[in-house]
Amino acid sequence: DSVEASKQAAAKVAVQNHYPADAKWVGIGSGTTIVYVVDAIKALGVDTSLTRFVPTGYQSKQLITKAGLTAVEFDSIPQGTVLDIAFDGADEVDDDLNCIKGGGACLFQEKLVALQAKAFICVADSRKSQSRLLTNWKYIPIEVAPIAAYRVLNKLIELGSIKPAIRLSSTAKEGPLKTDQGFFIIDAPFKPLLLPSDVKAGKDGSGVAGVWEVETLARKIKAIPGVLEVGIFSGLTAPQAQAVGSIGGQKPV
Ligand code: DER
Repeated sequence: DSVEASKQAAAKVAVQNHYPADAKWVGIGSGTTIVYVVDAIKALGVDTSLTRFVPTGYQSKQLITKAGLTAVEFDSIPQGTVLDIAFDGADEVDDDLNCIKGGGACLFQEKLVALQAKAFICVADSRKSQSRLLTNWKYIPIEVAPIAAYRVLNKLIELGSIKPAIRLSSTAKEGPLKTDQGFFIIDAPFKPLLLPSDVKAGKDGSGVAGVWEVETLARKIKAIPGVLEVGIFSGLTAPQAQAVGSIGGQKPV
């Protein structure tokens, strides 16, 4: 279908334009789009026998192994190694290539891997491409220590989040979802996030409660005691690394 075609198109372009043929260390993200990235890497036909692929969680590791590639967990990477490149999906991407991530509850490991790479390539179908974050995807996933979860919820409400909630596991009977780190995920809805350029232009909705500039809000949430990581990735994707995935001339991503 056209969404899958858009994911595949974005993955092909991203890999063909950015995968370094001599790559030794490659970060591999989580979700469904990343499956097409791995397919595209295999289709390149380059020798990957000496390449190490760093997963961002259990599903990512399974994907790497199933593709016959060598997975090395993040905490087993030799000290000081910088990844040549990291590919990952996103839940939404704005005009500055900031991303909302964490729909798949792997945001902490995803950020560790992304920050360890020379270049972070976000691969997403055209639905994800919005002018401002939290336009179509309505909430920020936040990884928190269970013991502090309610305190964080209250702080998020003070920051203007509307009905933030602890994410339940897929089978609700088990209660809250637990991440690979054994933490909870809070999904915190906020009003669309402004870019620095909006604030400069005075379009900062100042005085409107709960309207934040993207990096300011990320910093404020990260500072709440009990927060391990915030699902806002900003300033991570080099502008030239923008992958294009479009179908029928829709807006490229
Ligand atoms: O959790 C994440 O940030 C993932 O990258 C994810 O949400 C993207 O998933 P998708 O490729 O299945 O849309």
